[in-house]
Amino acid sequence: MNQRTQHLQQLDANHHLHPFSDLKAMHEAKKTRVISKAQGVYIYDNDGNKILDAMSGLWCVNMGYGQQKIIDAVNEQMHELPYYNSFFGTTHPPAAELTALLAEIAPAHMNQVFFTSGGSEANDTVLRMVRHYWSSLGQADKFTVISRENAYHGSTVAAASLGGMTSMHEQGGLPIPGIVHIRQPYTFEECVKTGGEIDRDAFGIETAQALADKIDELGENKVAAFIAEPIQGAGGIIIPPDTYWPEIQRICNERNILLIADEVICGFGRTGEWFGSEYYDITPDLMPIAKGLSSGYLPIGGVMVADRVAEVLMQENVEFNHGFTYSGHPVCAAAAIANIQIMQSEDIVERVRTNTAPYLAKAWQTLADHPLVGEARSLGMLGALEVVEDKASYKRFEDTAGVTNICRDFCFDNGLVMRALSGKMIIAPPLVINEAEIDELVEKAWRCLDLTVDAIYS
Ligand code: PXG
Repeated sequence: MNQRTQHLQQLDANHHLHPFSDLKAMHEAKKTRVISKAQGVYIYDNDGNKILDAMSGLWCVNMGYGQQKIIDAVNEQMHELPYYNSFFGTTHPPAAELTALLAEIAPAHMNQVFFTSGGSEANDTVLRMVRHYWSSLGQADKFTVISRENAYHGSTVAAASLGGMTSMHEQGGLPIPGIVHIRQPYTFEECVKTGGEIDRDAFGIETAQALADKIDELGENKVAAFIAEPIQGAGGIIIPPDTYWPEIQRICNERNILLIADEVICGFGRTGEWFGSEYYDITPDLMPIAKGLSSGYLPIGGVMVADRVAEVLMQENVEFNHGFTYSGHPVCAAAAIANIQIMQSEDIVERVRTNTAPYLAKAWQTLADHPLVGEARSLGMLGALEVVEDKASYKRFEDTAGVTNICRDFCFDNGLVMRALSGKMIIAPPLVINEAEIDELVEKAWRCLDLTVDAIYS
């Protein structure tokens, strides 16, 4: 390891409070990995090691690193207008143009967007917007938002409350009032509980029915909306049974509550459609977006709003008292425009649907033969391995998070970024990954699972 790396690690240990980290351990270990540059689907650490980034940074660098058109667009916009706001009756070319571009690629019934700096702010916006919507219609009692256990919607107070992570709720007295959680359609977890295979379609209907039950319990006139990711990302790539989403849509329609599809991970081509909602053929009223919107080159998010909601927000004399200094930031918007234009000109969504995702699915499925893997599932450019002690009985390891952390460290040391998520190994590779790189990913994953077996049984 070179001296500069050690110096950076020392600085980091002294001063940097990292997100979602054991701060004491990091402070003492002084071993943060220093990532210094990146190109295509590879990142390079400060000692020159080349690592295949199968997580697209943090589920965001969809178009891969080093996209010159995004870099140029950002550079030009910096010279032209580095900042101006979109409050008090002003706009600027990148914000105006990006709204039109988003209206073009979003489902036909969504033609308006509210900008934020990321996904958490988008979900804060969503919470205030749905309550404001119902109150503008004279139904202020429609206030409660139903979400799901183990959902991830961000880290601000509202977003973490909408999320269903108990470890986050425990810190800071969350959730805030008016947010409740129902069970998730996590089929493998159900197999673990029952110790065998289940009827997955029936399970999809059963878990969707939990929404109807909760609305009926609270009273339809008290419920504003249901929020969910089309496929849960940070919860562990939880791909619902095919029966789930049609039933959820039916329940929302029948009981007159808004449907919010959190597209922060599923949006911008990840499922082989522009949005995960299109993959599942659902019609959301609101779609929080971020991450792949700019491929993570600059922080930008937003909320896509359906026409029927926008009409109410645009009523006479109704002001939505909400906004951020960086809502529609010109340089971030310029990055997003360039990113979407590259996606369009390279026909990337179609390529994912017809080529890359099917190739990944086939290669990923070979990992199901590994003794440590209880299930290898994927959809679009999202994949998960369920790590088990015994495949036949769906038995997880006692220290399931410990085992996957070992595997994650082997991956990093052997040139592959995979995410460990208590008992699961996760990938969300850049959409631009090619077949040879997918082969490399899967070979390395197999090797690191082998190394994990050696480590835990030695
Ligand atoms: N919604 C979803 C579905 C997300 O995945 C957010 C909202 C919040 O976005 P911002 O931009 O505020 O971070 C996310 C973010 C992980 C991990 O550990 C996942 C996310 C963020 C940080 C870590 O997998 N997703």
